[in-house]
Amino acid sequence: MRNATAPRPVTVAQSPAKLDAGFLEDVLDGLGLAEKTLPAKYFYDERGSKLFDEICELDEYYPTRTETALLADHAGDIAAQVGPGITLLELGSGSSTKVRLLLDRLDHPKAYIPVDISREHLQVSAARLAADYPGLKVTPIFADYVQGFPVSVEGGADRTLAFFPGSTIGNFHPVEAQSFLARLARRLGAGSRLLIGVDLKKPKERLEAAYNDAAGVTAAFNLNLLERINRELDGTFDLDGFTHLAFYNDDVGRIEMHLKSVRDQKVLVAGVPFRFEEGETIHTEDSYKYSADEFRKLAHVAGWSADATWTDDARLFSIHLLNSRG
Ligand code: AVI
Repeated sequence: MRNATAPRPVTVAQSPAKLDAGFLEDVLDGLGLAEKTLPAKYFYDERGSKLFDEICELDEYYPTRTETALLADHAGDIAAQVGPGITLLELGSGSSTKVRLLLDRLDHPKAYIPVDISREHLQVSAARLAADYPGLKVTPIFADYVQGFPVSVEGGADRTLAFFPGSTIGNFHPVEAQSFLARLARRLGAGSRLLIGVDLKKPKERLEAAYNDAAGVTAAFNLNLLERINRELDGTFDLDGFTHLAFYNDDVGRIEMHLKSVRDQKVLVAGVPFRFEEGETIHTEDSYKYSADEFRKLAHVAGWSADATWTDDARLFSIHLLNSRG
């Protein structure tokens, strides 16, 4: 199936909404709260995306390599369960390594529709994929898949497989995760499938190490958000005035990432002043962890029945194949 030819040009369809129109508004709103917060989706500018790619390669960050190994081991089984002529819809097309493992085993997949908020990344990876899989129709969509996206899937719901890897679902609050999955179940229709990667609960030490790597890449990824605000929103954050903080919050089952102010200070964003006390934090990300059972229950309430779950021997990560009840 693979064929290392030159990239084939692909047209990127764009969602009508301008994607980053809300950055300034979201930052001003978040920093104006009693418990300051910034939305994690703004991590992923060009440098943030590169830093995230580096995180995925770190020894301490087990999710990427564990999920990839699970897909490599079980792609044949997944392909057998979903059958021939599938349209594969990828939500947030990261590195294409994982999707290729599926495409290599699926029986005559009909189309591949990656949906992503990074237009450049989408264009480049879709073009490469189209070149490597000549029989496959590749139609990328530039959109924020959380907000919804225009997609018409030929072949009917039961020929549709959505793929949502990386445990990105963990970055949603469980209530939002449930409503997002419910919207997706209705949107794709009864009989459609969802293959989703979910990071498992495990001892705190292992989890905390994954978000506090020795090389400081996760710290740089977190701090890059302030650099981005300085650059794009005329911010005056002193990057030495904040430190990276990540810990597992056992009560709610999530890793929390924060940026902690090392002193009392005042920062301007687009001319608007914000005061920080020493030790005060900006909450920048949550990464919820689920047992396989907890996740299946959440998915069930959202309209998805579990067809299969795969986990590695060390029970670090899970992949679920779900079936929409519409
Ligand atoms: C994208 N997401 C699933 C990552 C996670 O593990 O929650 C983002 C991340 N943040 C710090 N390291 C990785």
